[in-house]
Amino acid sequence: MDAASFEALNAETLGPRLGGLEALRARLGDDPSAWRVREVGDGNLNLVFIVDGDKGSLIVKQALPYVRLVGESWPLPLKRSFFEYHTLTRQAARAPGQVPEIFHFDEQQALIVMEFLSPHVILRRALIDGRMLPRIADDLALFMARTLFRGSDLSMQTRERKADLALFADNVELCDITENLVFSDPYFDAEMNSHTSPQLDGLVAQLRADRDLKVAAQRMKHIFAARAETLVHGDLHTGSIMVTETDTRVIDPEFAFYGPMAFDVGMLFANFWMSYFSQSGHEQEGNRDAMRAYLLDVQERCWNGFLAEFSRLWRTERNGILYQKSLFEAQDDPLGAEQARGELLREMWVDLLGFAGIEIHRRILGLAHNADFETIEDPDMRAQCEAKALKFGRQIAVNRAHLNGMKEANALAALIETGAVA
Ligand code: SR1
Ligand code: MG
Repeated sequence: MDAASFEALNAETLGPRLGGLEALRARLGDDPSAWRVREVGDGNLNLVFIVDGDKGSLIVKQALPYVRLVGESWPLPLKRSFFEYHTLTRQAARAPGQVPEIFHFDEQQALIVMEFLSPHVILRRALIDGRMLPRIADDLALFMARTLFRGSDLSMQTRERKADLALFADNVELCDITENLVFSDPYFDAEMNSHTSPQLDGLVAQLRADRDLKVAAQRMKHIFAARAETLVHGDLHTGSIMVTETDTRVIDPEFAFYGPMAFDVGMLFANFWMSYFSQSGHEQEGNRDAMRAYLLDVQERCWNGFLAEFSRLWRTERNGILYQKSLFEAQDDPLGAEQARGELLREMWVDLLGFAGIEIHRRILGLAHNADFETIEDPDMRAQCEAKALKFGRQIAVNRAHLNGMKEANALAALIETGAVA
């Protein structure tokens, strides 16, 4: 990519610069001077524009050569847009209808033109507002099972699989962000860390002195860095999901790479649990007991739905390089295949708890915090919610091999939330 020719868009230049593209004219109208452009990006990394025309609307997303959250002092390659585009095309094939449609990609300008999802809202915002979306558990279970299974050696042929592994291996800088920001920075006094202080100072010192926790975090980092099992989304939190009552779409896979199957699932569940622990901070808008019950139910349904769809794919689409049917079903040994499936899913459960615990910690102690907690204005109340989440994160990361299923993990969350377990 020729970085020298890159030029960031703005609301004034977007029409003149992209007005010649048929992909845009067909959906917005032929007169770019009539397009209305709004910059709406509030994420950590990129520019996002909504473009409205007479015929319709669309989204233009452009990467910047630095981390928007921090500024130009932290350069970040434009090629993340390339990885986002290629991940979206694969996810569209593997989980049809669950990602936005892509209309145009410009590698030089690191921009993707895609479907404007409306009346969708960001899932995190909806959960903060106390909305109980009926479809998210089932839809996200399908998305994760399908993308993780179909992007792996369980499904892919060796040539295509290794070509993709090589392609995505170059998403180095984004992996490096996760390796540091998620797995290491929360556990020492890293420069860009912040937490609710002084309220959490004591607990933070305790966590940083917790040998078992640091060993667990580094074990999870080891698995993240070394276990290239499937094409993961890489940043699957509730801010990367757009929802209505009837539709769920996953966006923003710029952190995609070949990593462990449990990573996306653990990150998503961590964000549901953080939403759970943050609810009492939003209670001035009304009692949140039903919302808390809903969030635990989402976890259970989502994990059960994941197990069911993954198992279905295992039985019907296991045509890749691993656990060949020739060894099992074809030799009248379907039980062997079931045994292997059970082992793999049990290992995934243990790993996802590890990833979830660490993700919770980094969102409270690291650089990139969550609106779930950040929008709680009273720092004492915020710290109370965060402390419960931190303690839960510690328990599930360190004791991940001893929690037998989602009911037990949710029961632990409920005990910590009510104060029955300190
Ligand atoms: C510097 S980037 C910080 C965070 O924003 C992204 O959404 C990822 O979650 C990343 O860790
Ligand atoms: Mg993102």
